[in-house]
Amino acid sequence: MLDAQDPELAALLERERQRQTRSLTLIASENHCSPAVREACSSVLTDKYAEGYPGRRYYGGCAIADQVEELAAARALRMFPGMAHANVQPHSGTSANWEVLSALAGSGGRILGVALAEGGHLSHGHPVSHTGKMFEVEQYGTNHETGLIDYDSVRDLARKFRPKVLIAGASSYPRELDYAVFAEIAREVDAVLLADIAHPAGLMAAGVIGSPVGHADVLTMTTHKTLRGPRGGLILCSEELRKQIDSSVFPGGQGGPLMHQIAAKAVAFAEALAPEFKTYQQAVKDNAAHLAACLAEGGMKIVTGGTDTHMVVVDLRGTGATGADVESRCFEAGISLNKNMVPGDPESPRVTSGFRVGTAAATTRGLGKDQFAELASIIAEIVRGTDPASLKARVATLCDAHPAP
Ligand code: DSN
Repeated sequence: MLDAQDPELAALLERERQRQTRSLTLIASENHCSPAVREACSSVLTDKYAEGYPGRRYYGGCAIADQVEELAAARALRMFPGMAHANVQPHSGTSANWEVLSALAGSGGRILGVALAEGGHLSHGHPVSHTGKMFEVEQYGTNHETGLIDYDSVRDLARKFRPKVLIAGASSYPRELDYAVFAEIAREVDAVLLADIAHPAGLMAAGVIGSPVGHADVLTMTTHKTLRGPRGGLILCSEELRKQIDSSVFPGGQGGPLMHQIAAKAVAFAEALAPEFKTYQQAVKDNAAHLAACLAEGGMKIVTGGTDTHMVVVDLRGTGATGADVESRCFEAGISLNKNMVPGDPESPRVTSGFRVGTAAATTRGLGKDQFAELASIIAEIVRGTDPASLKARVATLCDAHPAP
């Protein structure tokens, strides 16, 4: 119908489909969701207003929306047993963080999180984010020698700053976090512990890496990264925090929930509860470890020396290339990855001295260790200055053998 009614837009969608299938996504925050998830995203629920929560809506006709939202929430809790309450309404990870911080720190309240330049996220208190303007912020970082979080400095900062909310979570940190230590620090300073697991949520739901359940009071995440669902956010919390969190999401931070996205979240959560998801996540993790090892063999310096997750961060200092160079030259060859700050980076965020890759999307396409070794070899060639045009055919061979879903 779209082809006939709006050929201009339909052509753009077709071009994007072709772009996705003819190139390989190594952007660590992206994935390819299933056709069933996409079908739910484009369902009739996009037409339904359902402000409020199941059983307490402001408009009529919400009986089915209620069941959809309850199904999504129940499945979310089955993915993370031990958490008491799920709010499936956040439109994104940033919305989820804003809503949790507003509820638990309050206007002008103190928050402590990882700095963006050290691997954190804008919504953890960066000055350009509302979280940096509306809260009093202190930020911790990594040891610049090892790239690892320095828990002693987190403890020292927390003791001095006394945050209301301590945030454990990052966007470009390839290692597992020690949530037990974070919880100990939070308890000592009487802070709430928020674990932002946007990146590793899928690995955690599958149990291939440890999760913050049992340590954190609140979990926020996106549903579209390793979790492989539709674009959106999710909050899980303890029963004590339920009321504050729910009213901060609606009516505090959002209006009507995106019921079609919530339906698609329910589909994705059911997929994540199936045994095949564990096999997929184990492959994501194994492929990342192999990619890191192959990049290191190719002469790349790997931040923290490796990875425990789906993500690898490379420090380009000493190679003569910047993150921006490598990003644009990989794109010419047919690989999407992103430039990334590395610990102690002297370059600006638009240039950077590093790049970040992730294995979630390409593993969904069925790439295994041999194909990731080939990708590492192509990336190493690009860093050494080989003409990307001469590498396009090698990327195209991988794409043709592994179509996107
Ligand atoms: N943009 C996401 C990432 O790439 O990590 C975080 O929001």
